[in-house]
This record gives sequence, structure tokens and C-alpha cells, in this order.
Amino acid sequence: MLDAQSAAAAPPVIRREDYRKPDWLMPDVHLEFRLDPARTQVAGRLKVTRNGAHGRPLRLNGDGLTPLAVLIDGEPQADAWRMDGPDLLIDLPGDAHVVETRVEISPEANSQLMGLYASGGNLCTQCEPEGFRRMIFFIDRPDVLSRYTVRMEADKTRFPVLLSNGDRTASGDLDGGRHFAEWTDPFPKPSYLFALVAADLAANVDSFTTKSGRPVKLAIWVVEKDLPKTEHAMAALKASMAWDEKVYGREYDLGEFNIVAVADFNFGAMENKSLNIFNSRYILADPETATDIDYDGVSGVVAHEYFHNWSGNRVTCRDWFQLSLKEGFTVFRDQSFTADQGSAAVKRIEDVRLLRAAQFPEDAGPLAHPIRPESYMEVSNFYTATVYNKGAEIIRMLHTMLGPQKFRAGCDLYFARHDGTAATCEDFVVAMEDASGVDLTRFRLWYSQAGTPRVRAALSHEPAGARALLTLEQTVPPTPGQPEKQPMPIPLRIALFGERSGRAFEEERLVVLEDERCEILFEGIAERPVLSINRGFSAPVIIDSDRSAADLAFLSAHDDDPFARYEAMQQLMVDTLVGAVSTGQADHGPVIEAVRNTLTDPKLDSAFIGETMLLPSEAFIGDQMAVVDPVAIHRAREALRRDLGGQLEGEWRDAYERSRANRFELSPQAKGARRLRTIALGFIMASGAEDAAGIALRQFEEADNMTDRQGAFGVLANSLAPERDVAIAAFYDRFRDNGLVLDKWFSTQAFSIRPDTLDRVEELSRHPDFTLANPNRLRSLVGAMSGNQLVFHEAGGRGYRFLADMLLKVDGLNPQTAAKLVPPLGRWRRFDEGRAALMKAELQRMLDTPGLSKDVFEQVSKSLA
Ligand code: B3K
Ligand code: ZN
Repeated sequence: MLDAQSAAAAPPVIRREDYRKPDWLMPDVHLEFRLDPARTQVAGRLKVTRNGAHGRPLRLNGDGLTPLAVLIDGEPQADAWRMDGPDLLIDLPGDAHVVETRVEISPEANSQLMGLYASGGNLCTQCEPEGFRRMIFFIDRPDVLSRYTVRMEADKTRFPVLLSNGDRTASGDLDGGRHFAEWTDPFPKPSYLFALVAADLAANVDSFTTKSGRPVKLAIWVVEKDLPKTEHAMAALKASMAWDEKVYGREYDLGEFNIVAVADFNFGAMENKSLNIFNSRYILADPETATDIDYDGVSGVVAHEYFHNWSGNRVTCRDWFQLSLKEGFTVFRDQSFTADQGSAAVKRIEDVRLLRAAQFPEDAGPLAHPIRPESYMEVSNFYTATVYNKGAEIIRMLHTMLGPQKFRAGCDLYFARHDGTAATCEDFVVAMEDASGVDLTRFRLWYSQAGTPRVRAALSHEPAGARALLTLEQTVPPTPGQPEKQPMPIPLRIALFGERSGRAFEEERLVVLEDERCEILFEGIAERPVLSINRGFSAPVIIDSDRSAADLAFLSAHDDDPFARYEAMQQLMVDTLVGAVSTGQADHGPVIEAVRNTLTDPKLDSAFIGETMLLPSEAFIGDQMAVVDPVAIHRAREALRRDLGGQLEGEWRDAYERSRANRFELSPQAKGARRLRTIALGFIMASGAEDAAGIALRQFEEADNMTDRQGAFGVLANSLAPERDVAIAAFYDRFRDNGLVLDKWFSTQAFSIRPDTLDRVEELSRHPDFTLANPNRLRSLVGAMSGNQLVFHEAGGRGYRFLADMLLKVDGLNPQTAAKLVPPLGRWRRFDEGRAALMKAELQRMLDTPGLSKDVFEQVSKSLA
């Protein structure tokens, strides 16, 4: 519980039900920026109109701003305005006025990286969700859409490139070595989509012709030496543009599309209209410095931000409670794009792994919220795996239940109806209903209820009548503020396989479990059936079934849905490991046999084999247990790794040799081979073979690409062999000047399972290359350590203390990024009393710290509640 003092300090709670349409609209906006890193002058000229009959003043949001001048219809004002906290209130007599304000801000002093800030000597903006108000007084809410014209002035040598949204309508030189540019965006947009860049950067320029023949100039801006690393991002951009035309009928709508990469960024990237700004880790890629996972990250994020041009920009969100309207939908779109570019099965496995690693724990913990939350203190805390990834699963279920044609018709109707406006999740569902004729009344519960549903599946067989009966029962667990839940429609793709024949009995069925319970009868089932359920992960739920180890091993070999094969193997591994932790006894036999079958199945591709061989993470195993015992989990998992390594050593060595590439290629086959190769290396190492560390060091040294080098580095970082120190030193020497690769150097060491990892992490936090100011670097050390179950939960609480210390320091600089680091401590309820007390004590210490940001306050107070 919050004590009186903390409760008094609590920031106000914003509720969805309190939504009111804006008092004033702002059809036209003109902004002027006299740019300078230390002192930038900003002037705003806003045409405002009263929205409805009321006498309320104009409220312009501000954050840390002091008005230097306020003018109404061109007249300077002394008394017509007043400050209300950070906001500026202006009494306006008429229904339409022109309001001007002027402020001065310091981009180089902006450590929050929200609003206008400096990164690597360049200036850029981040406005979503509420950064715009840090630059000028404004109606900073997503349902107020304006046409913008922008004039920027800056020193020409220092900032030769001046970019904003829309089209450049004027530019030229000024006295004193300065120059200017004017940009006009013809599309009305909310403030969160505004962007500006003043920089010394070079562009990779290309072009795309839309299907209706409109030429678009594409440019990716980076520091000049990085130009060769932008080819993959450019290819992904063009592929995304073509895909959105083909699959959704959506064309790009302006003459140019710019992407700017910066090194200091709070998250992945930002979809500002025609001027996307990216964390450089999602733009830059070449074989020497980027892993295959990095390459996939680049194309996925480029696609995601591009797709927002329709799902987010042309149709935006009425308020921040509707965030999943654009984010869930756009994640679904980028997932589908990636699935179409390569292996759909592997993509689905990766997406589900991420959902289970990031979203399921959120749904099961103190920060659980529905994809459309009901309230918040700080909206930045709601850019969550629930809003994004569970949100995408909810769109995917609509796609599954309606089928691709009706789903597409629903999207077309949604875009046609709401183009140029700020919409709600409800608008999206209504468009789907209207276009498909399907009643989605109960489906709406997925938007309002938090928590991961559980479905119990029991299959009984009656050989005499050749019948099988499947009973399904759902429960939706209580979550904070939602003790009681209603059953939700759960679409489950289901098939039965004959245990002896190995064949499916009939076509796969799509069963929608509408109520708490249902029974499904299968006829013509002569031999004992094995149940394959939630195929393709058709619903974001947990399935509890009593399938035996033999059934799971059977499915892992015979199921014709690749996801279901993967899933059966995972379940077999999880059951084995959970059993081992709770009984202390382990029978690894069935897992070893199943792994042997998959590993030596010539029909399977390496990427799929690699995915299937990955053991469930320690965190995921913990999620299955009543009380998490990190040490016992680690031991059980390592014992299984050792046994798999030792008993299949020959097979691993074959797989390792088979997947040795001659030269680097980015084809799915080559990527799959690299994936399997490092996984095999890990198992050879786990086998304890004497030559293993030598093999790893050879891979590390001879690699012609970062995937192989980083793979070997990760394996060595876990080991006690002297080769580990050789690799750490060599990696640093080779990449000390490349920030993105240095992040890997930090994170790989922080993920190590060596007993001295926490000492090493503390040492690294004092390393000259470590800094709290760069979010990527911070996450690479502190974020990685708190994801390392064994190390973070070290008895005695040193990991907890380290995280809390770091977090408090970061909060003073960058509250948004600090708040993202809180959730691992919020899981205290899942641990033994000793650990839980230590975790709570750190949360309490933070809560008791004066001057905590509202970002961190919200996360910490909810974690303790
Ligand atoms: N819309 C942005 C996220 C903004 C996050 C603000 N805390 C990027 C994206 O989802 O595409
Ligand atoms: Zn997004």
C-alpha cells in the first residue's frame, strides 16, 4: 500500500471515460525555429477556432516552457493569459483567432530525448506521445489535426540538412553563414507526428513509383561513413511500399519519404509523417557488424514505420487509450509482411516466443492492463507488449475468424470511413462488423479484459463407436482492477492425428470457443487420436492439456502444422524441466529422442530445426511454476543441455559441419544454417567436449559475419575456459569505435551464466564506454542483466540493488527510459519470501526517493500495490 506521503505525491490519473472532445481546434499552424544547440528560439502561430458553444479559455499545453511573448490577432498581450502549472491559458473573446507565442529551449540540455534534442551533434525531434509541448505551447492531443508550415533557420556549415514533414517549399542562404528551409505538409496531422531534423548527414537516395504512377523520392540520412550500411533498410522500404499496395491496396501519398538515423533514441523508431526518425540500430546493417537478427530487426521496423502512414497517420487515434488501434494493427501488418518475405512458420514461432517472453508476464503481473487501457498516470508507460503484441494477436484473430477477404473488406471500409480523422478501436471493430456481417459484440471483450485466458482441453476416445469427444473450458484470470471476467470468443485451429497411422483424420477445424465450456464431437475416429490444438497459435491463450510425453513427441514428429510441431517440442521440454525442478528427478529420454528425430529429419530446413532446438528460457520455465526457484531452474535446464549435448554429440557435430557456409549470403537457407550452427556449437560446448572452446574460438576468429562471430562470442562468454578472455579482448579491440557493436559486447557479458557475472556487470558500469545518457547502451548492460534470471535473482539481492541504483540515476536524466526498467522488480510475488522481500525493499526505496518522475512513480507504485 502507498503511505500517505507517497499518495499525496501521486500524479493525477487520466481516465478513458473522461474523454471530452477538444474545446478548441487548430486548423492551421505555422512554426519558426531559429536553431542552435544551446539556445533555440521557437515561435508558433496557431489559427484556433472554438469547437462548440462554450466559454472556456484556450489551454495550450507546455512542459518546462516560459512564454517570452503572447500575441492575439497580432497584438502583444500582457494580461489575457496566465499559467496553469506547465500550461498556458488564454481567454479569447471570439470564435476564431490567431494566437502566437515565443519560447526559448536548449536542445543540447535535453536529456529526456523528448521534444527537440541533440544527438551526435545533430538536432532532431521526438514528439509522440507528448513531446511537442516541450518545444512550444500547443494543443498537444492526437484528436486535434492541423496543416503545418515550418520555417527552420540554422548555421549552414554545422547543419547543412534541414528537414521537416511534407514537401520543401522554399530554401536559401541568409547572412552570417546561416540558411533556411520551409516545409509544408498538405495532410492535417496531430502534433505527435511532427518532426524536424537539422543535421550534417549524407543520404542514400533512391526512388519508388507507386502503382498509380506517382514517383516518390526516398532518402535515408546517416553519417557519411555509414552510407554503405543503409542498403538493407532501403530494400526493405521499397518492399514495404510494394507490399502495402498489393496486400492492403494502400499507396504512398507524398513526393518524398525521408528516414533519419540517430544514435540516441528512446525506443525503436518513429513514424512522423514522411520524416521517420530511427534509432540507428534499426537502419544500419552490414555483414561485419549486424547479425541476422539485426537484419530482420531493420526490415521489420522499417516496414512497421512505413505501414503507419496509413494505420496511424492517415487514420490516427482519438486519444492515447486507443493506442492499440494503430500499434496492434501495425504490428500485425509488419508481422504479415515479414512472414511473406521469408519463412512464415519461423516468423510465427519468433512472434509467439516474444509474446510469451514479454506479454504473458505483463498480463500475469501487477502492471496488467487491457489492450485498450482504462486509465494511466503517464501514457509513455503504455507503449507495452500488451498494447503492441497482444494487440496484434487480437487483429490476427479477426483475420482468422473473418477470413482474408472479409478482413480486407473491413480494412478498406475502415480506411475509407476514417481517412483524415482521429478514430477509436470501436470504429475499427464496427468497420469489421459492417463489412463482414459478423457480430463482434462478444469479441469486444478482448479490448476491455486483461489477463491471458487459459483453455483446458480434454480429449476422450470411444473406440467402439469410432468417436472422440473434445471438451474445452476457458477461464480468464483476475487482474488488477478486474476481479471477475467474462468468457471471450477464442478461435482455436484444431486437428486430430491417428496415433498409429500418423495421419490427420479430417481437415483442420476452426472452433470458436464462445462460452465457458463446449464439447466437440469427432466421428470416424477408429484409432486413438492425438490432439493438435491452437495450431499456428490461433489465439493468445495458454492451453492446459493432459497430453503425455509420448503424444508430444509424436506431434513433434508428425504434425503437419510447423508451428504445432515446434509447440509440441516446447511443451515436451517445459513439462520435462518443470517436472525436474519440482521433483528433483529428470527423465530426459523423450526429449533427447524427439530432438534427435528433428535434428536428423532431412525434410526440415535448418531455420526451423534451429528454432525447435532452443530450450525454453529460464524465465518461461519460471512462469509455469507457483514459486519461481531460479537456481533450481537453471540447474535443471543446464542438466538437460548437458545431456542433449553429450548424448547427441555426434549429431551436433554433423549439424555443425553441415551448416558451415563458404561465404556470407542473406538467403533464408544461409540464415537458417547460421542459426543452427551456433545452436549446435552451444550443445557441443554443453557436452563438455575438450575441443569445444577451441571450436568456438575458431568460429569467433574466422567468421566473415557478425552472426557467426557473435554466436561464438555468446557461447564463450558463458564458459570458464581461457578462450573467453581472448574473445572479450579481441571483440572490444575490433569494434571499440562502433557503438552498436559495442552494445553487443556489453550485453553478451551481462547475459553470461558465469558465477562472476554480477561482478563483471558492476565493473562494466564503470567502463569508460558505459553511459547512462544513451538508451541503447543502458539497455545493453542494465536491461540485459535484469533479464538474466540467475544473475538478477542472485540470493542476497545484489542484482535488485544494482538495478534500482541505476534506475534512480537514469530517472533524473530520462524518466521514460528509466520507467521501462522497472517491471523485472515488479515480479516479486512470483518468488520465495526472501527474494520477494528484497525486491519489494528496492521498490519501496525508489518510491521513497524525493523527486521521482511520474513515469517511474506509476510503475513502482503499481508494482507494490
Ligand atoms: N509510435 C512510436 C512509438 C512511440 C513511443 C513513445 N514512447 C513507434 C512505433 O510504434 O512505431
Ligand atoms: Zn508503431
